[in-house]
Formats: sequence, structure tokens, C-alpha cells
Amino acid sequence: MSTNNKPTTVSKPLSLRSVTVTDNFWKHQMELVRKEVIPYQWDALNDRVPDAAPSFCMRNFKIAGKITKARREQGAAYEERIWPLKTFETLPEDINNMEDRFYGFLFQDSDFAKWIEAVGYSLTQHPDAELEQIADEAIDIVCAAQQDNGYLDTYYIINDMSKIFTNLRDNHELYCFGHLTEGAVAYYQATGKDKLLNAARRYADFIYDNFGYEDGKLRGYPGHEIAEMALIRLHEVTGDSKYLELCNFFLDERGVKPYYFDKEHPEVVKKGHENDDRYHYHQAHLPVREQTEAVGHSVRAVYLYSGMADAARLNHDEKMFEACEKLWDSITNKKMYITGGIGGTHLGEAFSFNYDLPNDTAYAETCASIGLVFFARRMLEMKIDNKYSDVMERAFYNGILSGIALDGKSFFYVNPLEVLPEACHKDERKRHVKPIRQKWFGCACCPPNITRLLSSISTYAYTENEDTFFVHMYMGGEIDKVVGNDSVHFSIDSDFPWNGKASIKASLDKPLSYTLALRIPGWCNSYTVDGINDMANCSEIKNGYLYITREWTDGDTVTLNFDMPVKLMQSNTLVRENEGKLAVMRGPIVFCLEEADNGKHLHNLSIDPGIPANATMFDDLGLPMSKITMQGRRYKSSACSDNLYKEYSPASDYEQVTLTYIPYFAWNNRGEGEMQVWSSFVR
Ligand code: FUB
Ligand code: ZN
Repeated sequence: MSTNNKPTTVSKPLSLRSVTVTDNFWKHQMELVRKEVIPYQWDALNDRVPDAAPSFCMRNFKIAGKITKARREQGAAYEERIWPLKTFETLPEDINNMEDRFYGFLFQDSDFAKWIEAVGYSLTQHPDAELEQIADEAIDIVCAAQQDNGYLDTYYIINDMSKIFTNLRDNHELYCFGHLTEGAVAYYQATGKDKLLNAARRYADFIYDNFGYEDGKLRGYPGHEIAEMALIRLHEVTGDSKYLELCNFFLDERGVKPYYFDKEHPEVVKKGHENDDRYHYHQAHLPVREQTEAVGHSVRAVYLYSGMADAARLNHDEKMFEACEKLWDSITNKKMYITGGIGGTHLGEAFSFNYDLPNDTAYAETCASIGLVFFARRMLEMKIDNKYSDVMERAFYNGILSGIALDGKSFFYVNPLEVLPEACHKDERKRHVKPIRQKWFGCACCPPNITRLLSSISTYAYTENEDTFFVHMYMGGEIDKVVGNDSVHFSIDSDFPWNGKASIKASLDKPLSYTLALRIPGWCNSYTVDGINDMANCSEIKNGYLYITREWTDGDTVTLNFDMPVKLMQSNTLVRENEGKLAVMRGPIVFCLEEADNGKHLHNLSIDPGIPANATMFDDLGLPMSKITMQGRRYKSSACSDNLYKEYSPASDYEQVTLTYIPYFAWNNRGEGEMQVWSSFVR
């Protein structure tokens, strides 16, 4: 924030090119993405993964390409061929005789866009000619589908071009546009190749020409946000202000009455309709600067708030920034799981009311935690405060990583904090909770979203401005920075997340006055800083960051040791679900009980908080990680009688047991079984 309180850019992510991730933990994830996940997802987009839900994504692009060609060749005559707007989400019986129709969810195009974005990030870190060639060919297929006017959405190209932009509320054109643009920017920045960027730009120009305040233009906005963030990226990479203008238009029109979605859907307008939840679902119930509570579909919400944060920063819009802060606080103080998961209800994949955070019916969609990270990083670009980076780290290590199996080949969409597989199979209310990660989904928004996020993780760990390097997450890496006419190289070594030690070494040709801003994690009660003699004179703590401003000389090294004891966590007492329960954390990691270690009926286990926990490393799951043992008790098997109820009898019904906890993100890598984050405790 600037001194006059107008939001402005205080830090920006470093270019991916200037960072090499060396971190044991995150490098492993990035390599997994590069070697396993990206190729696997390319197969999925081409319907080549046996027994997985079909995607139809690349198939749709190929068909749209054929249609675009035919339309170009036949002109008006071609338009006589119109399919009714329809999606087919399953394979037809005769798959060798499929018509040239659109298959899959209507936003299937976005799966390619997220994949190409991930490929772009990965190529930046790790050039790979073969992958680049596959990506270039995929881009050729996608671009061949683009209409001469720039329009590019296969659902309408295949079905009926006369209906484009007639259902912004539901039909995701602007969502697919947003993803396409983000992918195009990433691929351009990685390779310098601008074919996809130009396609996205032409599409953006077409949208710009069709939307706006002028007579004859559409006054609508996205039913599923993301175009806002994407337009900012397009603006920043091209320097063209019309993309910022279009983003502002979308933000400013949201919540304006009469509601655009009502104009678009007059058939559903009825008396008293203003109170209908449907506007909340799309965050269109109020003008954005007046929104204070996070509501509605949680992915939509955090994508919108991220776009608002971008716009607040670039427009120096104080009111927008204040709304972002209130929305941030609403989520993180009242509507977020301990894992950084958001979305308490599967009804509308949405935020529930304050403190309503059920563990076993949680939605906590992987994409929603990813969107929360987008929002956090954008707030950090305006204001350095560990309230943002603490949540970012929490989401990364827990609610996001849980979305992908340790082998990178299966995924969770929903990330519950308690699972009883029998309930998932038999209870309709929990049908959304899968007890085992899936190879792919008909609606596969989450898997490629994790891929693009993990392959760009360094842009979240560190940011910079002219005189300061900010470390938000202690991720090991080699970082090249230009400071004025000088350059400095930082080597970060980190034992995170299993140990709280990290060191940062500066290498430079000549002494340089510079500031290192190091996050003090909110979970840490005590830490030491070694290596700098004049700390008292050159350092200060502000908003959870330790700023060290001094003249750095070659080889200067700061070593931080953050205490990382096992902590027993309780919820705000208004979280009804967790009353009388504790969760186990160590540093940023949330732990859970699994059936594989603790047997069935996890709900019969209680922690004894009076006996110290023990943390050790283990490697049984193919990735070294910490496990925690705690003493506790379990109902004796004799306590389970034929009677449903009996008179309470004190402690003799219990036996002493050792409880074994593993990191929440690593659950369900040993087959189907019970899992539980919050447990009762011996009082
Ligand atoms: O609607 C597109 C994506 O599909 C959403 O972001 C997810 O919640 C899923 O519904
Ligand atoms: Zn998703």
C-alpha cells in the first residue's frame, strides 16, 4: 500500500526464468508434474486413459476446426446446418460411429487451456523439445477452430453460432476465454511463440467489441469468473489498456440492477426475485465494492476476488481494495477449513453460512483452494502481511496437495476432512465425496488446475520490488535478481515443511544495499535468526515479516530456525462440528488419522493431550514425510454391544492406544479406508 492508502503495486512475482527450484519437497512435486502429470493429462484430454471418464476436449477442438473450415468455404449456406444446443457427457453406445457433435461439459475447452498453461511453466523451468512440439501441434488444432471474427469456443462453434453470448449466466464462454488467455500468456512467456497469444487476443478483441456501455453492446459479465484475472494478464503482457478497460467493465457491471442475468433469462424473473440466492451463487447480488461476505459458488468467488485485487492494484482503487480485505477476512476467519479448503456445502459447490464447516460432507473443491492462493498472492502484491501468506502456505501444503495422488495419476475434486467409505457408497448426502482419487472426471476442472499451479509454484513463494526480495514460503531455490545496475543471486536452502530451518545466502560482485523481507509464519511461536551481526540496527518486524535492510556482501547468509513443535489445534467454538475435538498440526502441515494405521472406527479414538506427541520421518509412501504418534484411547471392543443405547459408564470402557497421524495431503494413497482430521480428546 502507498502512504496515502491508495492500493498500488508493492511487490510482483519473479519471472519463472529467474528461479530454479531446488527444494526437496517442491522440486519433487514439479518433477512429478513434468514427468508424469503433464503426459498423463495429455492422454486424458485425448481420451486415451483406460477406464477414465472421457474428456472429449481435443476431439471437440478437432471437430470445431473442421466446421470452421467448412463454414469458411460454404459461407451462409453452411449455417443451415445447426445442432440444437446440447452437451453429451457420456460415450454413445457405438463409439466408432460418433457424430461430429460436441461432447462433454460445455466448458471442456478450458481443460486444454489449463494444460497448455502448465506446459508453458514447465518448459520455462525445463526445456523439452518433444513436449514443445506436442504443445505446438495442440495449439494448431485449437487455432484452426477459431472463427474469422476471433470467436473461439467449441460448444457454440459446433452447435450454433447464432446463439453466442446469449447465456452468460450458465454457458461459460467467458470462463473458457479466461482460461484460454491465461494459457496463451504462459505459453508465450515460456517459448516466445505467439500463435496462441494472438488467438486469445483476437478473441479478447471480439469480446471487447461486443461488450460495453455503448448502445447495441452487451452489458453482461461472466457467469463464472476468471476472465477478469485473465484480462489483467493480457493487459500486462501486451501493454494494451483496452483489456484492463474490459476487466473494469465486467467488475463494475456485476450486481447492477436490473440484473443482467434476469434480462438474459426473462422466463425466470418473478416477484421478489431480488432475494433469490442465484445472484449470490454468481457473486452478482451486489456491486463488487459493496460485497463484504464471501458467498456463492466458491471457485467463482475466489476467482472474482482475485480479479478484483488485480484491478484494485492497477486502478489504485481504495474501495475495491477494502472490499477485497473484507472478503478475505470473511473467508479466512469464518469460512475456511483448517486445510485451507473452502466451500462448506456441495449444494451449489458453495460457501455455507459462517462457521458451518462440516467435515464429512465438505465440498472444499481443489480448484477453490487454488483460487484462494490466487487471491492471497494478489493481495500480497498490494500489501505485505503474513495473514495472506499464512493462508497461502496452508492451502498449498494441505487442501491443494490432497487433490493429487502421490503418483500424480489420480485426483480428488472434493477434499473432505473425514471419510467413512461406506457412507460415500451408500449415503446420497455424501455422493459428492469420493473415497478414492479418480483417474479423471467428466467435469475435470481440478486436475489440470493443480498442474498449472504446481508448475508455477515459485511465483507464489517469492515476490520482489526494486529494493526488496520477499520470501513468503520457505522453498529452496536459486534466484537471480537484478537490482538497478547490479545483480544479486540468492541461494535458499530449506528443510520445510518437515523442519523449520531455512537459510538464505547472497552472492554478489560488490556490496549492495538491499532489503530481505522474510515471513515469520503465524504458526511459529519462537524462532532464531543467525548470521547477521548488526540485526538490532538493521531489522524490523512489520505485519509478520522480518525486514533486514543492510549492505550485503558476497557470501552473507541468514539462517532462520522456526520452532516446529506438534500442535493440537481447536476450532473457534462457533464451529459446531469441531466442538470437543482437536486436530494435529506441525508447522504448516495438517495431519490426519487413517484406517491403514489405526484400524476401523476412527471416531472411537480420542487423543490424550497430556502426553507429548512424537514426530518422526518415514518413507513408506514413496516421499519422505513426517508422521506423528500420540497417545490416546479407544473404546474396547466389549463396549460395542447389541444395544443401540446404554447407560453411561466412565473410563473403564477404554483401552490405551497409540494414534498414528500422517500428513493430510498424503491420505488415501494406500487404497480405500477411513480418514479423520478432527478427533475427540480425553478431557
Ligand atoms: O464450472 C466450471 C468448474 O466446474 C467450476 O469452477 C467447478 O466448481 C466445477 O463446477
Ligand atoms: Zn475443480
